[in-house]
Parts: sequence; structure tokens; C-alpha cells
Amino acid sequence: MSKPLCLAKADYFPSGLMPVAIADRAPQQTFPSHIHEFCELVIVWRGNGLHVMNDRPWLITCGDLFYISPEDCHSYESVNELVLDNVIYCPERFRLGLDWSQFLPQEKKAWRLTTRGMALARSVIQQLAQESAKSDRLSRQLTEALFLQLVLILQRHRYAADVAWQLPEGEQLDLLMSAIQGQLAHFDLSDFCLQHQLSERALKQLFRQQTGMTPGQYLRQLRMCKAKFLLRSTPSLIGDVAALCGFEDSNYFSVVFTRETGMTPSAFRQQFEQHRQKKAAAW
Ligand code: RM4
Ligand code: NI
Repeated sequence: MSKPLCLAKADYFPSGLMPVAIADRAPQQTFPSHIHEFCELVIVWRGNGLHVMNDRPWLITCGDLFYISPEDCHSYESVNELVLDNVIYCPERFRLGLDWSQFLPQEKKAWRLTTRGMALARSVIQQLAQESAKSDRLSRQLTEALFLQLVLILQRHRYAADVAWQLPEGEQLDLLMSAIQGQLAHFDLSDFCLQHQLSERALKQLFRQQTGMTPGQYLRQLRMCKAKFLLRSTPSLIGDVAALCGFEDSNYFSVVFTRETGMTPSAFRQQFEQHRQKKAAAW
């Protein structure tokens, strides 16, 4: 294999003395495999994409956080309105005399940030962007102090991104079920497994053992339950009910609904209409 591209300090830092710089990527475009002469913190604000680091794929979205060392090789293979900040830094330029290895994790590179952590980090990064663009000594010191503040905030508000495979099986199921329920209209099992680094095959098997159905069947049943509820208790149009339940095509929704319940969506709704009218007439 050919050597990957190596990004040079001189191209990304305004001066040879400044220890930190902010490279905001709004948007981040696809970017080929590369290593760096510097270190990099990546904080994802919005959108999604496929980030590959040292040959491992990560489906990334808001709240993802990566600590990238010079020798880590990474790329952005696909992007979808991906917005992130790269906080790039050169440890040998720090002058405050701190033991930086204490503040920056060595082993674990992929983390997630809480919403609160994102808000706090964002405001420090805004200040960092301003200070690091200047060149006087005080600005360099302030930049270093702000960077310390940032890494401490990240430490306090981050959590491990890829612990799901270490969870006991029961908790893997909880995680899966709450994800299905929470994203009824858009749930995708492969994405879920990629995100949590779980084996799709093993998870399907576990799900089947415990519930007697596949995750796909469970998802379909939940969607049908929601559809019945909406048809029965709201005046929403059938097309809207279909969309809320994850069906882009309302004809296809009608086919599935009829197959599952033995009734078309409008016949199903009709029953309750008649019931309601009779009740109203009786009064
Ligand atoms: C690129 C990409 C790279 C980063 C450089 C500074 O757009 O985000 O990962 O190293 O910027
Ligand atoms: Ni990079």
C-alpha cells in the first residue's frame, strides 16, 4: 500500500509558535486517508457520515468526539451535511508545564459527549478560535489555558462510545428495544449495530431467543400498533399516518396494513367512526 497523505503543521497553523488552532468544517467534505504532523480533537456538531479510523468504520453524528494522534490514519468516506470542528494542537509547543498525558486519553479514541458537554465545549471553542488567530505572547498563553479548559470539559462530559458489546446481553436488548421504539419511523438495524459495534447476527439471535420474533417483525408490529392508534384516535390523513409510521409510500402502507389486520386502513378507521356516531346518537 502507498504511504498515506501526511498533513503538515505549516499548512494548518498560522504561526510556528501557536500551539492550537481551530479548523472548522462546516461542512466537512469527504476527505482521503491521512495522518498528521499534529494531534487533532474532532467534535461533531451536526449531520452524519462515515468516518474510518485505523481501518475501523464509525458512523458518526452529533456528539461524537475523537482524539486523534499523529500516527492515527483516518478518512471521511461519506458525508451528509456533516459539520464538525477540528481542534488541532502541537503538544511540544505548550509552555504551561503541565503533564498533558494526564488530560488526553491515550488508548480510547472514540467517545460521545453529552448535550451539556457540547454546549460548554462550543463556547470554549469559539473563544479558542479568536485567541488562536492572534500572535502575541498573551494570546498564546490564553490559547493554551482555554485548551486546558476544553480538555477538562471533555473529560467531565464524555462517555465511552463503544461499550455496547461489553454490556450484559439483557442490556443490549434494552438498548435495542428503546432504539426501535424511539426511532420507529427510521430505525435501521445495520446502522444501529455499526454505531454500537455489535454483531448483527448475534444480536438477531439473542432477540429471537428472548422474544420469539426477529427485530424486523417487532418493528413492524410496533408500527402497526402506532398506525391503529393514529387511525382510531386522530383525524390525520392516511398518507400522514403512513409517514409517521415509517412508510414513505402510502399505497405500500395500505398493503402491509391490510395484510396484518385483514382490513384496509380506511375500513379500520370506519369501524370506530360508526361506533362513535352510534354512541353520539344514543345520547
Ligand atoms: C480536514 C479533515 C482532516 C483534518 C484537517 C485539518 O478537512 O477534517 O481530518 O486533519 O482538515
Ligand atoms: Ni485529520
